[in-house]
Amino acid sequence: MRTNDAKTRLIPAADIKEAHVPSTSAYNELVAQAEADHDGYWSRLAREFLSWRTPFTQGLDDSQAPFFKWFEDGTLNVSYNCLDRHVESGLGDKTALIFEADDGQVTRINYRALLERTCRLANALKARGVQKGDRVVIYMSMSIEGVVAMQACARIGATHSVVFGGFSAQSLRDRIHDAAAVMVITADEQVRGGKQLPLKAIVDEAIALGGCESVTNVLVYQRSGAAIGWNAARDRWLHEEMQDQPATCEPEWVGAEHPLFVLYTSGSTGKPKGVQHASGGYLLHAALTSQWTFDLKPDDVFWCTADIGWVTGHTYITYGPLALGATEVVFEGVPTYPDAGRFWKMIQDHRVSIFYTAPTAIRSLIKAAESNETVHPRRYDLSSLRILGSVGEPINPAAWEWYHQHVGGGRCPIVDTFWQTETGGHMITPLPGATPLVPGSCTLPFPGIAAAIVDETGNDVPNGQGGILVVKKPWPSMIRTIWGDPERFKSSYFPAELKGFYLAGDGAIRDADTGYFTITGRIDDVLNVSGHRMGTMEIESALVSCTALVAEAAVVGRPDDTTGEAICAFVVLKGARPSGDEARKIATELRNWVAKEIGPIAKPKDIRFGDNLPKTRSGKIMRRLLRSVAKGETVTQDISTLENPAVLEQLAQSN
Ligand code: 6R9
Repeated sequence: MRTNDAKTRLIPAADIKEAHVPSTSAYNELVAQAEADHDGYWSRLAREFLSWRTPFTQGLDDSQAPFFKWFEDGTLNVSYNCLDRHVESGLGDKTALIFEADDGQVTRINYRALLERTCRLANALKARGVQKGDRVVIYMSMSIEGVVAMQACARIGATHSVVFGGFSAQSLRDRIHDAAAVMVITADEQVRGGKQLPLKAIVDEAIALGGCESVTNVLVYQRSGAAIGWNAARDRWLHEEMQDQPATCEPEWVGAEHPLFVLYTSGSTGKPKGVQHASGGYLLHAALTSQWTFDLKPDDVFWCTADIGWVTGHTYITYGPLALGATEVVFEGVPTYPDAGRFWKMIQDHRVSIFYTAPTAIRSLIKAAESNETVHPRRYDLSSLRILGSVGEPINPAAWEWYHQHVGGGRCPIVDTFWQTETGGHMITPLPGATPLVPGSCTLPFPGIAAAIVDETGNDVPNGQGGILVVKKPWPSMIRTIWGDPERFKSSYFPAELKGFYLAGDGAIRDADTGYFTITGRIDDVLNVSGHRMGTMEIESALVSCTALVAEAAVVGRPDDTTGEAICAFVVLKGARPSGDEARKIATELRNWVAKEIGPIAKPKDIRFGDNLPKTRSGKIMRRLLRSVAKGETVTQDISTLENPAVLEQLAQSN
C-alpha cells in the first residue's frame, strides 16, 4: 500500500502530436464538463461517436434505478456503426483486420470484405431462423470468423454470448442452458501453440449433457479440417451456409437498450453471472475509450492480445477499434510459440503502434527473455510502437518498468486500464497525452466516470486511506442486468448500504499527493489468475462434485510471481488422508476433474489434504487462516476455536 510518499515518481504525460486528449488541462476540462452536466456530456459524445438511425431525445433514464437506461428512444445498429459507415465514407479498401494464424500465416481483410462476410453470415443466421432477441452462443477460436460471427449477430439483433474456447463441456452446457441459446457457432478445432484442440467435440459433449434443447443448429467453421462427429439434423458447415447468401443485409435497427451480448463471468457464489450489455451505451464507450485511452488514430496499427471469449476481446477487438474504422491485429496463437519472441516479432512484422496486453503475459515474457537472449525484445525492431496498454490485473512496478523500458524503449506511455466485464470499457486509466504516469497506478477516472473510494456505509474515505471502490453515477456502458436474475444484479452491484453506488468488488486507495488510484485487489471471493476471473466457490463446487473422492473443499488464492494469484485448494477426502505418491496421484486426478468441470484455467496449482478444515464455532471455514497457510506464513490469527489445530500442519504440506 502506498502512503503519502514525496518520492512518488511522476513520469510526465507524453508529448503526442495532436493527441485526442492533449493535455492535463484538456482532461480537467472534460471532467468539469461531465461534473456540470453528466447527461449532457454523455449525450454529446453519443451524437459525435455513433451514427443513429433515429436520434435519441433523452440521455439517462434513472426512473427504474438501478436498472438504468441510456439513449433509450434512439435506434441504431452496432454492425452498421462498425462496418457500413466506414465503407460509405470511402474506407472500404482500408485494412480492418490483420489476422495472424498460429503457424504465422497472415490474412488481411478490408472493411468492404468484412462487411460482406458479416452480411453473408447474418443472412445465413436468418435463413436458419435466428431472430432479433434470440441468443447465439459463440464457442470459437481467435479468427476472422469469430469477429464476423459477433458482428453478424449484432447485425440481425441477435444477442451473442461468447464462451472462451478453454471452458469445458460442462461450463459450455451451463451457459447454453442459462441463455437458452437457439444456435451455437463453433469451429472443428482450434490451433494454439502448434497443437490442435477440439471445439466441435466439446459442443457435442455439452449438448449431450442435456438441457440444451433450445439449440436447433450448430454452425461449424472449418479451421483444421480434422474429422469430427456430425449430426446431420443439426450441424452445418459455416462456409456452405454462407456461400449462396447475398453479400448485403439490411441491418436490424434496434433500440439503444437492446441487449447486444451476455457474457458470463465469475462472482462470489458458485454460478457464473450472465452480464448483459446494451447496444448504444456500450458501443459509445467502446469507441470513445478506444480513441481517448489509446489515442487511436487512422494510421495506427492496434493490437489487443486478448481472446474474444473475454470482455477485453469484445470491447477492444470486435467493437471499439472497428467502430473507429481502425486497423487491428487479431492473433490466433499464444505468446510463447514458436518461441517467447512471438509478440515482439509480430509487433515488428505488422508495424504495430498500439499494443495492449496483460501483466501475466508480460511477466512470463520477462522470465523467458531473461533466460534466453534471442527472445529479448531488444532483438526486435519495436520502433513502430507509440503506446502500450495493460489490463486484467494490477501491474507490479517491476513489470511496468520492464515493459516501459524494454518494449516501449522508454518513450511509450503505458496506459494501465482498470475496468471489468460489468463496466463495458475503461473506468480508471491514464490518457497518454494528458496524464503523468506512476508505475503500478491506474491513475485517474476516465472523464465522466464518477469513481470514488468509500467505507462500508458509502461515505467517502480521505485520500491515503484504503476503502471500497464504487462508481457514484451511472454511465452508458454499465451492465444492465444479470441475464435472467435481476435480483442478483441488484444485490451484487447495488447493495442497500452503499447509497445506490455501483459496487465494483475491488478495494482501492488514492494517493495522498496525487489523488491517483491504486487497485488493491478483490474484496470478495473472486480470484484473478493470469488476468482471468475465477470464483473460489465455483472451484469448490467443482471439487465437491467429485463425490466419489471429496467430502469437503475450500479454495483460496495466494500470490504468484507469474500468474498474479494462484489457486490453492484444501481438500478433505472421503477416505483417509493420503500422503506421498498417493496424495500426488489423487491431486492430479482432482486437477483433471476441475479441468473437466470448468476448464483448464481453473486447475488448482496447489492441492493440500487434511483430516478436516479449520472452522469457526458456527461452522464457517476460516478462509483468512487458509490464506495464511497457502502463503506459507506462520499463523498469527487466534486459533483457540479450532477443534483440531494439528490440521494446520497437515494443510501446510504441498503435494
Ligand atoms: C477487463 C477485465 C475484472 C477484475 C477487476 C479487477 C481486475 C482489471 C485491472 C485490474 C488492477 C487493472 N483488474 N484490470 N486490477 N488493475 N488495470 O479484466 O475484466 O475479467 O471482468 O476482471 O480484474 O480485480 O475487478 P474482468
